[in-house]
Amino acid sequence: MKYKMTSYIGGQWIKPQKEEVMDLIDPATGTKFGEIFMSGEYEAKEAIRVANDAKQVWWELGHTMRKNIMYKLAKLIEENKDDFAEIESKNQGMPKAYVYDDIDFITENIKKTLELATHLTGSVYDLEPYVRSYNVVKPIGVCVVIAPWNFPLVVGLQGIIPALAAGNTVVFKPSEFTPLSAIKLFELIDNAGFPKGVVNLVVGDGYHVGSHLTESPLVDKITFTGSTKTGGSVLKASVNNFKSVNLELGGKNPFVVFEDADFDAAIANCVAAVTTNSGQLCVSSERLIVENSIKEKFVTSLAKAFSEIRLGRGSDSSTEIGPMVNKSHFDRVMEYISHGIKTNQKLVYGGKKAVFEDDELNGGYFIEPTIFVDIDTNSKLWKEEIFGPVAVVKGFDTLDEAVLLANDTDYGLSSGIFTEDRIKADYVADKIEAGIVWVNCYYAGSEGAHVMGWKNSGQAYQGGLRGLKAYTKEKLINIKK
Ligand code: TXE
Repeated sequence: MKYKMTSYIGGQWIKPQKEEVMDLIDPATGTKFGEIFMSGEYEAKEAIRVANDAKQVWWELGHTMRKNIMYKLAKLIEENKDDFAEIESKNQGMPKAYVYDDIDFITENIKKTLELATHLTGSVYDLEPYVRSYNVVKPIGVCVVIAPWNFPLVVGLQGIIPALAAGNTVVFKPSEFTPLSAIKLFELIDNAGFPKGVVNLVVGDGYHVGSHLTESPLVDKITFTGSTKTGGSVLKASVNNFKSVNLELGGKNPFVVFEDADFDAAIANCVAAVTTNSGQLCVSSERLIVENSIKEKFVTSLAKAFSEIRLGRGSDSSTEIGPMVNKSHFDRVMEYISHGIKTNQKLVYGGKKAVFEDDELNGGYFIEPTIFVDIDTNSKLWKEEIFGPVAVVKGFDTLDEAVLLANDTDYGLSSGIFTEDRIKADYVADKIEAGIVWVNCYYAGSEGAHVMGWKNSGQAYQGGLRGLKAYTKEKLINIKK
C-alpha cells in the first residue's frame, strides 16, 4: 500500500511536495508492506500558518460547540477500534489487546477532559474600594504535539486532547516510524466537524519537519514525548520565542521488592513492568532492586514467568508481547545485551533473538525477555534506558541501601515498591526521586490525577486539571470602580 496523502492541513489531505518515500516494515516479520510519503519544511510551515489563522475561530466557537465536536470524535474512535488495533499491531507490533485498552482510555479521556475544561475559570478580587481585579483564562494559541513511536495513538492524543479542550489549535507530528494510526485518526477528525485548520497532521521526520515546528515563532506551545536527548534539542529550539514546553522523556525506573512483599503479586507486577509492549514503554521498569534474602527465589520465579510468556504477532489474540518496533531499535537493544555479556555481567535468562516454529516470524525483531543479576552499577545496563525487555537485578540488605540504589539514576519518571509493611512503603515512597511511585500496584492509577517526570525525565504536568491548565494562560484585568 502506498500512502501518498499524508498531511492533513487546513481541512484537506495533502501530498507532500518533495515526494520522499519511506518503507513501512512489519516488525513481526521484517517484510515490507507499504510506502509512505514524508512531508518536509513546506508542509510544516503551512500547517503552522493555518493553525495560527484558525485560533480565533476555535476559541470563539465556545466550549459547548467544541465539546460536541470532540464527543463526536470520541464516538468515531470507539466505532473504529478494530481498525486501530489492526493498524497499531502491524505498524508498531503492539498486541491488539493493548490497543483496545488504549481506545477505552482515550474515549474516556476525551469526555473527562472536556468536563474538566468547565473548571478553567478565572477569579475575581474585589477587595479594594477603588479597583476590581480579575483573572481570565485563555488558550495559549498554536500547540505542536510531537509523539514517539511507542503507543503512537494514545501518546499523541494525550497532547492533542487537552490542547483542543482548552481552546487551542494543534499541529500533530507522529513518529515517522509509526504514522499509520495518526492517518486513520485524521480521517475521523475530517468527519467530526472541526473547523478547517483547527487540527492538522504533518507526517515526517524530526530533521525535516520536527525542527521547523519547534523553531517557528508562530507556535506558542510544544508538547513533546520522546527521548531525553531529543527533548533537550526541542527545549533549545523553543527559546527563540519562549514557548511553553511540556516534556515527557525517558526513564530507568526502579522496582523495589522487600522480603515481606506479597511474593506472587510482586512477580506478576514485575512481569508486566518489564515486558509490557516488550519494554518499549517509558514507565516500564528495567532496574529490579530486590532484598538479598529473597533475591535468588525472586529471580528464579521471574525467569519461570518469562519462559511462559507468549511472543508473537500483535494481531494474534494469544500474543502477550510483540517485537521491537524496527530493525534499528532491535539492534540497539541487542547491543546492550551483548555489552552485558562481553563485560561479564551475569546473564541468567534470555539474551537472544527469539526463535519461532512459524518461520515467517523468524524474520521479525523479537527479543526474549532477559535478566542479568548482580549487575555492576557502573555498567551502562544499569545506567542507560534500554527500552526493551531487559531487566537488571541488584540485591540490597537495608532500607537506605534500597533507596540509594533506586535513586542511583539521572532519570526520575516512575518507580515501584513491593512490601506489606505500610510504614516501610511510606518511608521509601517519600524518599524516591520519581514523579510516580506505585506501591504494590504497578501501572494502577486514578482518574483526574496528574503526573510529572523528575530529573531528566521531563517537565510540566500531564493529566487532570493541573495538566489541562498547562494549555492555558491567564490575564489579570484591573478595572477602576
Ligand atoms: O524518540 P525520539 P523515539 C521515550 C523513550 C524512548 C523514546 C522512543 O525514552 O527513548 O521515547 O521514542 C521527533 N525536533 N519515551 O525513538 O527519537 C521524532 O521524529 C523535533 C518517553 O521516537 O526522541 C519523533 O516524532 N522533533 C515517554 C519524536 O521526536 C524531533 C513515552 C520522538 O523521537 C527532532 C514514550 C527534532 N530535532 C517514549 N528529532 C514518556 N516519558 O512519556 C526527532 N524528533
